[in-house]
Amino acid sequence: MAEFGIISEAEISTYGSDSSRLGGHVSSEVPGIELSTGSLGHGLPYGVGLALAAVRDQFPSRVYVVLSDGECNEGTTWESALLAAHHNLSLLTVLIDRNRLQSLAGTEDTLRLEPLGAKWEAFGWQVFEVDGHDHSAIKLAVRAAADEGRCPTVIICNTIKGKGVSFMENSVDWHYRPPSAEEAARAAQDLGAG
Ligand SMILES: Cc1ncc(C[n+]2csc(CCOP(=O)(O)OP(=O)(O)O)c2C)c(N)n1
Ligand SMILES: [Mg+2]
Repeated sequence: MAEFGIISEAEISTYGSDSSRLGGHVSSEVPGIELSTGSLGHGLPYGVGLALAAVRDQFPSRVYVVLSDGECNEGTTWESALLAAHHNLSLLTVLIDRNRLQSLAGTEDTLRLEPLGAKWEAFGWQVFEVDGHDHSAIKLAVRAAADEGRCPTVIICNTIKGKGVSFMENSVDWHYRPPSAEEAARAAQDLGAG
């Protein structure tokens, strides 16, 4: 957002401090942010609303919603999934970050989601499953979703949380904890950016 000139570079360093507009949950008080989220289960209801409005107004757009697997615990997500299928919202594509973690625990230990693809299919969605670290596979699935003219599409992207950073991969420690300067340098090195 700073690169787009929406907020200043200086504001970035206020992140997470008292009275900063940049908190852990995204707020529409920040210019350029249209919807406040962070309370799980709000993303898909917003997306379905936008898609319904686009159909009603014959607005030639597509709507993309990125969900986490933790959000698939929420009733509002499934209610919206029903609504999207009922209205044949083929202009709507959902991408799920399927990292099998939900902050401090595994998704399957907390509230079992599997078989996740079969659930979406039963709700009337076209389902693709891809390696979420393979950008070409995601691109292909996104293109195929745009060709589907009858129903919404969900792309389940299998991912590894902290991928590429040796001491972060699949670790629940990093949901809330920011890295120290030394850890950030090591992470950048692991990613070939150090
Ligand atoms: C409605 C709601 N309930 C509980 C929380 C607290 N909470 C924050 S993150 C999280 C788990 C989220 O799962 P996911 O997004 O899959 O996390 P990750 O993959 O990053 O571990 C929960 C329950 C919340 N933000 N909103
Ligand atoms: Mg997750």
